[in-house]
Amino acid sequence: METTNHTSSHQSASPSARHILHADLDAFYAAVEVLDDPDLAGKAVMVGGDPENRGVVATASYEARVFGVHSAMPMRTAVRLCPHGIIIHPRFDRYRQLSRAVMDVFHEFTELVEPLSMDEAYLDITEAVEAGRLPLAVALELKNTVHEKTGLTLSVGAGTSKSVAKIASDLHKPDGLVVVAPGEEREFLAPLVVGKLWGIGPKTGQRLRADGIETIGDLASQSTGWFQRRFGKRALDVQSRAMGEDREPVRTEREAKSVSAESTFATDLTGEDNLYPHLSRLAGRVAQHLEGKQLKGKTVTVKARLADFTTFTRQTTLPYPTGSDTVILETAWRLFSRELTPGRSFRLLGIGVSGFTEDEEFQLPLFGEEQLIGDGATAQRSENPT
Ligand code: DCP
Ligand code: MG
Repeated sequence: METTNHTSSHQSASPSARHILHADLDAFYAAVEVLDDPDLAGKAVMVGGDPENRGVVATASYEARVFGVHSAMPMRTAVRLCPHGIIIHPRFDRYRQLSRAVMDVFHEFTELVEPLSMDEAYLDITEAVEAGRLPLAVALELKNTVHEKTGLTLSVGAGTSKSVAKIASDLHKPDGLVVVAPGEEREFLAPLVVGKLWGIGPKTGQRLRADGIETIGDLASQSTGWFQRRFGKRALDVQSRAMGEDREPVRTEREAKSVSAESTFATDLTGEDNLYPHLSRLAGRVAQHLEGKQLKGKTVTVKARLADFTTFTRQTTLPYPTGSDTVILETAWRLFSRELTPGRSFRLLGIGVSGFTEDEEFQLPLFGEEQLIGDGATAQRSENPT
């Protein structure tokens, strides 16, 4: 990954390459609703909270997306864009049930499964490939098995790295299957917009475009010095991802788990006096959850959404694992108060704790866990750090 003098996209091909699948269910919540009520098939389904109650779209069927409806959009906007859309309240227990069934299928293929959220995971299939199977065949079988066992459709991307597999799975959604052959990573990525790359958020993307860097190919052709000036500590990571050569391993669920709580406010809030009590309540909820599961974590993450929907996370790692509400609150407040500039108005706050030491049977991807919709809280998931 530290190699910098690449002259050909084929140098990354090597017999010891890792083979990774990224699997992501299509329109997950909406697909479950269609599965359980076949009358909804082919219709514009919007799962989420009430339009009257500042409800947010958790997801929409592809039929609704044609009208511009998407996750995290206020339901009120969704209704305006797609007046014939059918609004359905989320049934999280049912989604969790199917999520478990799908994750079980993933585990039939390999022990190395890293869930990213309820409907999404990386699978390291290197062993199967080394035993002579083609990534394409494994990916197809995965799609078929998930469909047979649950009725849900899955999009899969295959590649030699996580970031390539993830981008590939998204490319032909829904029901997609894209395999990037070893050695073709760079060619595959080159024409895509930089924003597809993990870690390149909208702001960074905008700044890169201002410099004439539109595609991942434009980015990959920059010098190592340029990456260092531009991305500092992240330079090597960004550069290797742009070249399709990142070597992040698939981390199993035990390592990936976290506990989090978040809520959307009835009205946007400004100022310490208004926001501190909410953070305190969230810290209490997370601590309670951790205690119930006998867990302690080292990493505290704060998530915030501004009035204009800009969402960001701030994270720190403590020298010791904690489950204490006071420590979580203090840490979260330290992270959050830096963001609390005068007049800045917040719509949502969340706290997550991860980096557990215990070996418990409990897994929640950070902020992948939904809260009640319409009860001052909403379903969200973590986003790329920008
Ligand atoms: N979700 C949510 N709020 C968001 C994003 C997602 O509640 N802002 C929930 C609803 C989704 C599920 O998580 O069904 C999975 O998220 P995905 O991003 O994978 O979206 P979908 O599976 O709905 O659609 P697709 O993967 O086909 O794009
Ligand atoms: Mg999905």
